[in-house]
Order: sequence, then structure tokens, then C-alpha cells
Amino acid sequence: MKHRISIKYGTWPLPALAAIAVLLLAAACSGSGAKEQAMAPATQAPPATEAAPPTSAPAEKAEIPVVPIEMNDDGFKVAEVIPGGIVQFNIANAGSEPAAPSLIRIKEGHTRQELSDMVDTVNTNPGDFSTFNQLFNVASAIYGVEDLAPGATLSFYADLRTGDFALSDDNHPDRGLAYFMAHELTGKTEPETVMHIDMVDFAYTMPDVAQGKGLWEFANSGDQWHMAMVIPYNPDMTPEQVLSAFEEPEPSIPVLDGILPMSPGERVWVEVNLQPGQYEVICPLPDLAAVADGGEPMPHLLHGMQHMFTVND
Ligand SMILES: [Cu+2]
Repeated sequence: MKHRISIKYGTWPLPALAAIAVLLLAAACSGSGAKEQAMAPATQAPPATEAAPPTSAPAEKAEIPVVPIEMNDDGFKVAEVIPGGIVQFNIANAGSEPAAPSLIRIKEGHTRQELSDMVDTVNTNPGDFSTFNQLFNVASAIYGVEDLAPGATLSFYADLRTGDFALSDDNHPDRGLAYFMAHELTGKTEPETVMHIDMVDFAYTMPDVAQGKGLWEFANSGDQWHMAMVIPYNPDMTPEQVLSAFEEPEPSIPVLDGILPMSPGERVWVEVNLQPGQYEVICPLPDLAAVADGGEPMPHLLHGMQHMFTVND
């Protein structure tokens, strides 16, 4: 089964990319599939069996609150109040169509109505990067996927801290947003990870040798949004050629893993599944700070936001 992630003009929170009309991220099942398998929270195995101390891992897992969310053909079903701090989300698509769920933080001092209005503005002004700057004054993108099949469950961890949150289905903007709050810092346990990637403007802080299977933490310590697209490393391709490849309707470069755009200050943990080999992680997002200053939306990749790494046997 091939699984596609697309970044399209006019969808939110996934913007048009600078000079890229349509960016299709084709993720093999071995990559994104791992995130979509139904996971029973109580029985979910710690991802890194070699690295995790077997005695402590199950107990620590149990301390992470689990938040079940159901999607159906009317929208989301989620509790009005959920635990704050670090929580595990299980988003089940019980609807009849592929869904594109996104988790959004409403920034302090802003309202659900403001967010809803801004999402409408972004959706009716496709390709206008300045609207994204307005949107990100109101909200933070935390995590999302572009293709959650009917019957599949998306499982990931996020550090909510506290606040007011929204869920959107970018495949069905007409269904509107769903909302919930997190008042209390309940989840204080960090998931067991095999890899940590910190994103700044414009670089990845990460090791050169990575564990290919297990839970990866992605944090954005930068001042603007970032994403992580894991692609096979090809020393013969320039960054410009890589970006050009993603302009094609059927990109020749597979996207094997990673995360979609994430706002500053956010942290998520997602399962990855990479075979031994050489890879590169890239961020093609447009430079919104430059846009705000009247400049060009240069892709972060052309600012040097890429990192080669190896997954050993
Ligand atoms: Cu970036």
C-alpha cells in the first residue's frame, strides 16, 4: 500500500511552499504506516528495545495520559477537557473517507473564534504567505498528517503544557474545528525515545548516526515554523534539484518519514521506521520571517536547513 502525504495550496496548516505549487510527500507504508497502526495504549511496546531499560519502560509508559479521539463523517469526537502536559493521542478515523487531522494550539490571549476566522481567511487566500503570519499570531501548529485512512488510528505524543486547542481536518474544512482544553499539567513523563531532533532557524540539531526504528522526538526551538522530511541521501542532487523534484506531480524522491510543519515551542514524538542506509532530513517551508519583512519566501532548505544522517545495521 502506498500512502501519500500532500502539502497543498489552500490547506491549513500546511501551506504552499515557496516556488512549489504542489508538494507531494509519498511515504511508504514502512514509514508512515507505523504511525497509523492501531495502538492499544496499555499494551504499546516501548519502541527501542535495545536502548530502553526493560524494567522501567513499561511503568513510565503507563504514566503518560492517553487521549482517544474519534473522527467520523461529521467531524471529531473529543472530550471538552483533557490532561495537560505530555499526552499520547490516538486519533481513530471511523469515517468513510481519508482524513487529514491537525492538532493546533490557540495562543494565550486569543479565542476560538479568532482561530476559526483566520483558518477561513487562509483557506480563501491560497498561496498568500502573509496570511500564515497572521494565523501564527493566533495559533501554533503542533502535529498532523495528510492521509489517515478509514479504519486507521494515528498515534503520537505531544507536549501540550496547558491551554486551549483545536482539531482540524484539512480534507474537510467545511466540517469546522473541534476544541478542547487542558487545564492541568498531568502528563509529566517523557516518552522513551531513540532519537531527538531539534529544529532551529535554519538547521537541525541531531546526531549523524540515528536509530531507524522507534520513537523520535521533534522539537522546534526556532523562531519560525519548521518541518522534517526524511528522504534518501543523494550526494549528486543540489538542494535546488531536490526542491524541483517535489514540484512534479509524481515526485521522484520518496519521503520516508518525518513531520509536517510545526510551530516554535512545540514538541512531538512519533514512531519512525527507517531501514539501514543514508538519509537526509530537509525543511522546504518558506521563510515567513522574510515575508513579514517584505522579502522573498525562500525555502528553509536553501538557507541550509538539511542534515545528512546514517542508520546503521
Ligand atoms: Cu524550517
